[in-house]
Amino acid sequence: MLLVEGLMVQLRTRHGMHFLFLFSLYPVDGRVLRTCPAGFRLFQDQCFWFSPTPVRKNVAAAETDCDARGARLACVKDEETHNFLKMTIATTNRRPYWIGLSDRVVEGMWRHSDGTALGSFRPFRANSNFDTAWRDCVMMWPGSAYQWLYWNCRSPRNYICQKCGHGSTSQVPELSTS
Ligand SMILES: [Ca+2]
Repeated sequence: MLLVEGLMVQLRTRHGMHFLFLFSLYPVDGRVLRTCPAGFRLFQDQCFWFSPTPVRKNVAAAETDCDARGARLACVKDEETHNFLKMTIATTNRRPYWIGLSDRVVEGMWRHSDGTALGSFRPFRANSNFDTAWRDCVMMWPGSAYQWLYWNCRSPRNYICQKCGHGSTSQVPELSTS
């Protein structure tokens, strides 16, 4: 939906009275987002917040913090987004960062933080061992060029939040944090 903001201008010319309608269009539903709140970084109309180097939390605490920022842990569903996150980390602190992907609810059933199922984009690092039930959460791992490492959700790490409400209307499901 576009909101039309206009201004009616009255012009008097030698041909009589004319009216000119000056207007601008801008989106009001958030599908096109041009700016981010302070502290967030903009990429492809999405806003991302990277926890500063000393701010490391387990996944449950990171989710609480993202929620307080009106966000959720970042959904990484395509290579472009992955590369943006990767380049941002690689040019700042090069720390491991939690993203919003886990199989906490049902072992082996991966869900993004917006509730959608894991798609074909899944750059897990080579030789990942998916057999262990204690590993339920995913971080971008600097030791393997920021490919995904799945690990214990209780491990305190840096984390990436993504602003909610832009580009998606899906609901965030309640996830257990056992
Ligand atoms: Ca698991």
